[in-house]
Amino acid sequence: MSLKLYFSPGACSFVPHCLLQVSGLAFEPLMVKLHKGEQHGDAYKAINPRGQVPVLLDGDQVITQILAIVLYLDQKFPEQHFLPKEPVARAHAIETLAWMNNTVHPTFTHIFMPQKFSDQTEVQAALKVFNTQLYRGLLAELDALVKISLATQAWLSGDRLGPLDAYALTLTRWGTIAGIEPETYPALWAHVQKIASEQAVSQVIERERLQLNMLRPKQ
Ligand SMILES: N[C@@H](CCC(=O)N[C@@H](CS)C(=O)NCC(=O)O)C(=O)O
Repeated sequence: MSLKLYFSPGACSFVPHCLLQVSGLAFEPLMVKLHKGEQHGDAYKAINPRGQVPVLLDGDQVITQILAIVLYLDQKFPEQHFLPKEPVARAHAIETLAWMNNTVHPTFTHIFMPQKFSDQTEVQAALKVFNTQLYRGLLAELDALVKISLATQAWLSGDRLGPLDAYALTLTRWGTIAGIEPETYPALWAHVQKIASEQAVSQVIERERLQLNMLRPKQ
């Protein structure tokens, strides 16, 4: 099998993990246990010196960064329609994907891993509080975007469930880790539940053993 994906349960690697599963393309999912620090080991650093997931291997090609992985898969498998083909729709999809990746995602990193941004505990505590507020605002922006997009199309990514949908699920789930009630964002939360109920996505959720709403533990 030439396609391999290094992923970690609940991490942003959920995005390419979903894409590959939805596509039905043959791939090998390889788990990296971030909580055990496997990303810092020599074996993994030899694959990705930045010590992050996701990593896509296509034969001996190593591709990192969600944006690059999505664009690569979209170009390599055009029949999969991972992204819209029409230039304006495509630009807007990439625009939203980039915003999720370069703004919403790092805001959560400030909440979840404040130690990456300061070695002082009081600064870390302040970063968590400040960025949780920012994150609430970003989820509200995403909720509004869902409302607008779903007025004219079935999925955030276009005609088919794609990277924007998978990222929206991940970012909403991360919100629950930050103590943010997903019901605050009705359109977003309804869409996330619709995404999660798709068979291929539920297979990924099962493989990663994810709970969608971390504020409501499963009985
Ligand atoms: N911009 C990168 C972000 C990747 C990233 O932040 N990965 C996180 C998981 S969500 C990670 O591997 N963290 C491990 C660590 O920081 O030790 C991308 O798009 O792939």
